[in-house]
Amino acid sequence: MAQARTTGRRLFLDLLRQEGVKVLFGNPGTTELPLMDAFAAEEDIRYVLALQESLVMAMADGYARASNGIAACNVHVAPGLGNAMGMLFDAMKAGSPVLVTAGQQAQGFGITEPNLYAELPPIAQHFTKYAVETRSIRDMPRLLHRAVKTALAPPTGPVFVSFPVDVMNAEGEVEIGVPSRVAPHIVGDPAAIAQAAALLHKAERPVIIAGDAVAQSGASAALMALAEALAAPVYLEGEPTTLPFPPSHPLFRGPIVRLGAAIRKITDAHDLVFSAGADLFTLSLPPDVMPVADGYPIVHLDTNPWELAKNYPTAAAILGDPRTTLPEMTKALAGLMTAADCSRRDARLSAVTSAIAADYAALQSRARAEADRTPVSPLSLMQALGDTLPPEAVVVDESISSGAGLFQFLQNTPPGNLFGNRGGGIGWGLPASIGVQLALPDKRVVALIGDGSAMYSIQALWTAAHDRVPVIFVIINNGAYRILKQRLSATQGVAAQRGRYVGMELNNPAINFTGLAASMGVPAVSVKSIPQFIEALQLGLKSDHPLLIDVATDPTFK
Ligand SMILES: Cc1ncc(C[n+]2csc(CCOP(=O)(O)OP(=O)(O)O)c2C)c(N)n1
Ligand SMILES: [Mg+2]
Repeated sequence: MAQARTTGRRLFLDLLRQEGVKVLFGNPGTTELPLMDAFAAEEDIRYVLALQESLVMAMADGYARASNGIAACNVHVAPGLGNAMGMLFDAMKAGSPVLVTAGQQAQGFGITEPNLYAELPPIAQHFTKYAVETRSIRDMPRLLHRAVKTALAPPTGPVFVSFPVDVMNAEGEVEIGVPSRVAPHIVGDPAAIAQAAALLHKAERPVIIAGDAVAQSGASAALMALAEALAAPVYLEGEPTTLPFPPSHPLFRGPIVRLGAAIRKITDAHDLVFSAGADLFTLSLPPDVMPVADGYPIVHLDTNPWELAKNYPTAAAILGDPRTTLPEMTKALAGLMTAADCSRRDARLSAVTSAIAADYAALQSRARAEADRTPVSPLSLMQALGDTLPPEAVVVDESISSGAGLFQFLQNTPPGNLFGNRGGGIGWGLPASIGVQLALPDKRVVALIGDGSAMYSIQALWTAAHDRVPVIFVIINNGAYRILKQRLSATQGVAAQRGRYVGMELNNPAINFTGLAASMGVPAVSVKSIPQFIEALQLGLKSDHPLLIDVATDPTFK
């Protein structure tokens, strides 16, 4: 491409547009003034203002995950990047391809340590695949193209580029270059696939744990084929961020619980774990019991070599993309199956699917039995949600202690239509749901947010109103950090004896969510029963504006 005279700020926007960026989430300061000036003449890229940098980051994360492509955001120098770090951690754990940019003091001025100054790449590098500062306008195309290429290359993840003011203000004739992409659908090593097939073939009671890498590569259909060929139940990983397998499938088992003993129960009931792009096994607490017995056979497929055999020895570790590798595994397995194997497999299929169906029926009747309770039972709330949502609805999940049953009840929800908090840094759901909705304008996003989590980033409601982003925010209002009360109570210490849970009650005063929503221009209703919730949700789904539904939910935690 011919060299044209340009400015750093113009070049920055031209490069973003060239890389396919349509939205820049941001929160500006003085170091962003050159960029904001360029935005005054920008027609293609939309600037979405979020009122704190952690929100900027979570919105970009949601957008990246839902669009399955690059998302971009901009934060203000060291304090802004500092505010973004918690949500950058979540984005890194989720493998979200986000280009995080920050304004920086002009070089030279920076070394005098002015207001707001600290070196930025060393702050960002812990939670990114690549962190760099541009030093001249001529470097911008190479560094930005490299950053975006790196974010999108498997395993995907966030990257960081700092732009000093003098670089943004510089003028010059610059070759803009062209974007590059690393083709992601890498087929795993044939020898490892053959080894895995032999192990799967030998197993009498295999179990599959499915994770993000399957959803990210669009491999749900391929995983269904393998699960059926094996007659193996499919669990979701312990911190499911996506829906890699349809909940309506007879082999769908729901998420594993992130505790060592609960996982051990599952692995002991089987004789092989096949992890399809799942993490093995992210725990919340140090385990009393290890999740797998010594020498337990594990077959693991993932796009990230770091995850393979990270904590447990793996009998077959396959580095590859699930969409292209799973069919090869299914083929290799089919090649080993005799007629006798097939009839054993068919008998297993009927036993496994009837056990799953019985468990699901029991879960349903438990939820139905609690449906009249006030405050609302969280289990019945999840059931009502699953029953009411149309297939095109997209769920954003930060329901924390209230989400039991959610995945099983999402019977209408196809793979791809769910995004959950990965990493565990809370305050993600409210802003992430706005990013997801902006990436999927033809779908309707319903965000499930704990009341405590909501208060980390409540001002995201303002962006929803300002940018007319029609998310339905369901606030699960139990007036507490209920999960912490559950966990502290389980330790049977002084708090449990005295019934005194310091720092975990959100009362005196109770938080007025409908008032907060109204103050930021988002219509809101309070509901106290399941029928009221269903009515509010249905009305919300029919409208085209954001809505907050504040659900008074059972605070019981024992
Ligand atoms: C950034 C961050 N700060 C604190 C925590 C610790 N933490 C985990 S869950 C939780 C409470 C969540 O409360 P809420 O959203 O109301 O859900 P509930 O426990 O009531 O289900 C807290 C404070 C965290 N995970 N991340
Ligand atoms: Mg709560």
